[in-house]
Amino acid sequence: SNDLTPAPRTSDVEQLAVELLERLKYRIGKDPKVAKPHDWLTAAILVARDRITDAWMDSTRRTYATGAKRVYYLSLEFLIGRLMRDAMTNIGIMEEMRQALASLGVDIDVIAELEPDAALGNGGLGRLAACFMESMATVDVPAYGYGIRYVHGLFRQQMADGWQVELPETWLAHGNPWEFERRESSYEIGYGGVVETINIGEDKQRFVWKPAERVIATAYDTPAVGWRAKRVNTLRLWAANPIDPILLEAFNAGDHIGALKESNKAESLTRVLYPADATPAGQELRLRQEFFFCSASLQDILRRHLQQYPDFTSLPDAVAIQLNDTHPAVSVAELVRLLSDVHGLDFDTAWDISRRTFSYTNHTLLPEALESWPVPLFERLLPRHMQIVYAINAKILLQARKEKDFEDQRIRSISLIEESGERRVRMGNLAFVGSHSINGVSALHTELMKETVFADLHKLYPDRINNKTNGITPRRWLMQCNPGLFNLIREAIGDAFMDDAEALTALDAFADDRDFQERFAAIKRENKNRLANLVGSRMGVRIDPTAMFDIQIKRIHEYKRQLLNIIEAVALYDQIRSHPELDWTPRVKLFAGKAAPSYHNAKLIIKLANDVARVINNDPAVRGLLKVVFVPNYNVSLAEIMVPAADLSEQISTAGMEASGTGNMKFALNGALTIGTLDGANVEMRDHVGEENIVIFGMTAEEVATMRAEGHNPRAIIEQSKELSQALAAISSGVFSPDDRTRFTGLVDGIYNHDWFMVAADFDAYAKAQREVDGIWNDKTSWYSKTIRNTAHMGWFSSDRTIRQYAKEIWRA
Ligand code: DL6
Repeated sequence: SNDLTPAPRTSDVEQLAVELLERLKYRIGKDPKVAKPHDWLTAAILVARDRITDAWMDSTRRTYATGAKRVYYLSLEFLIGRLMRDAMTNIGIMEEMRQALASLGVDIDVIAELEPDAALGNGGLGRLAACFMESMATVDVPAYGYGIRYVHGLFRQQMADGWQVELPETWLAHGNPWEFERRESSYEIGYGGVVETINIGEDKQRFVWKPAERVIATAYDTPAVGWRAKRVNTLRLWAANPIDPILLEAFNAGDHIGALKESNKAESLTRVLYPADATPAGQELRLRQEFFFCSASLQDILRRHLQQYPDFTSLPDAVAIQLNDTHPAVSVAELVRLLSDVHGLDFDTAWDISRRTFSYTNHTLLPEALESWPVPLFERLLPRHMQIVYAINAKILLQARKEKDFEDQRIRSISLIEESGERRVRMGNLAFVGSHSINGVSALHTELMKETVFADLHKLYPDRINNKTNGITPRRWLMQCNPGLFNLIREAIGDAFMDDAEALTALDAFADDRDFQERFAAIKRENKNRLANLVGSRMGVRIDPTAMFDIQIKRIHEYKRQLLNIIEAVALYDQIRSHPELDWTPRVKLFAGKAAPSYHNAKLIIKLANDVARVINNDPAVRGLLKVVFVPNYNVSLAEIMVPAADLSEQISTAGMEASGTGNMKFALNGALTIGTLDGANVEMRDHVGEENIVIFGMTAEEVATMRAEGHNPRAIIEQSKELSQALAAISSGVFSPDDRTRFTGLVDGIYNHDWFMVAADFDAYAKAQREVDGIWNDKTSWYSKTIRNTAHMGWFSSDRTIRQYAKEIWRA
């Protein structure tokens, strides 16, 4: 248990038991005798929610009374996972609730497992938004998160003969006791139609958009409670409803299905989350979704503003709107439209207010992930916004030519319209010019942004780009997921780190203390046992908790280089078989992660991991010294079990390609050693933990860029490495896929022919680094000294620090 409070007072436990029985009876309509575990889960959540509601209302009153600046975080993704433990820990009733439920014969750990894992996001970007919601409440920033209430979150991943199969996730099947439906907060969202121009004299015009289609956005609010319930903010997610739920005339005429056409069309808007994180879906529905949640959120924000202020001149001082990646970038045009067309401001004033209100975070340099929409599609769906985009573009390009002497090449690069090939609206450029601050998510990524994707816009606006290195909430990623370690730390250094994660540095003093090391190791062992049990029961694979648990969990992507890790496993397998006389370090290589359904190579990599696992795990010559496991259906709850169980954390992306990473921070905080490249936030992690406490290998971002520019010969590199060529030959020739010998030939050919992700180029350095890791592992004193220091120096990577920086330097909140 997570002993955050002294022994619970009986009155609290008794009071909670009374409340549980009350909720069960009056809100769920069940007698305790017949209540099912799900009913108890709902009752427990309702008790917690009611207590949170008091603090929630208090926070709102406080925001109004003080006139504090409000922050709005617009994100197409919030990967919040389960909320019960989070909320109960933060309001300090976890232990009392455990006892109250126990007094009624209910085990809190059993019902906690029934809470659905709300997967309203794909990966890092969505999980960051969830950590930020918790930290904004913790550091007392009045904030709303705005997003979409997807009926089906990210797909459930199943394995069929080692292939990924996608199944719908039904997280709302039992209802959602956390949320409040706010029918009164509904807005009309339009699409298509025409724009009418009305002359209003003095050469002035008004524009009236007459949409052809309309749907209703309805708000659902979930409280986001901060540590010690200092503040409770709101996560407001929008659901789509039709204007006419049923076309009665059609129904009465016997067309029972056609009568629901409008309803289905509206509801399909918020039915699914796009299962792609680094490639735009490129489909109309996605643009519709983006506009839907942006327009609803902005209408809501403006309505709230007018409740407190006479007009919108005060908007940039009272409100900060953060655009989480380009997905909400259409907000720039929508805010200008609402301020000018609906609220009567002139265009220049609307544009100025808007730009001073928005800021934008970029999360990736991958060109295919910077969204752009074909002009004809954009124009058809959002005709007025198209006009506004053109008007903004004219203004910016004129300024660039006049003030900075930009010549044609530069003008083309900063334009909001891509002119080469099919004309497209560039959402990255729109977000950039429409914001007063543009931030990257690690120091390296921010520098690369200035040099690559936004080089010319940076020349035009040299003060706008800044860095905010990502962080993670230590409540979920230490206190809750690793209660053993949390309690050990408390015992060693006291409670200060619970309110200031940087106080963890006091642990340094214990890094070489043998007794502390042993206790640290014992907790790791317990966490590994828990993971081994999960792997055993879920997959029927036995793994040895005394072996090194070497873990790579994240979305499957070529730049993240799961392939490099698998090839190294194959090379190691070869070595173990060829040299049985050597003293091999027992390892379990664990993988988990989902691939975008349309991403062919990513799915092939999952299949390869499973094929390699089958052969290695069943080869008696390996004598259990190496095991490979691909754990299906990676999600937040699974991460909460895998992260605390890791000895080694794999952060091995091609340098220059991972914007930051946040898994890297979670593992290190929980006492894992990192093997990684100098990419994303790994660079800053090295600076914090010290280079002797992290294993860095491979090319730098600069070396990768140079090699790509000059062209390289991967075939020659492969031929020089015996281990690599043998491993690739085995994979390519079907050693792991006897049922289809050419299954992986294409994957291997890609490495021979271009090796865009530098798998071959970094292989020898990686294999060498892995043997260095073995060496450290075999000297346990050294291993624990390093891993304890990792925990000690992760405090800076708390999302509280990140949010304080956003609040001070971007939002001025
Ligand atoms: O900033 C959060 C997270 C970073 O830690 C990862 O490095 C980065 O890959 C991820 N980016 C995305 C972008 N997807 N799109 N578009 O998820 O953001």
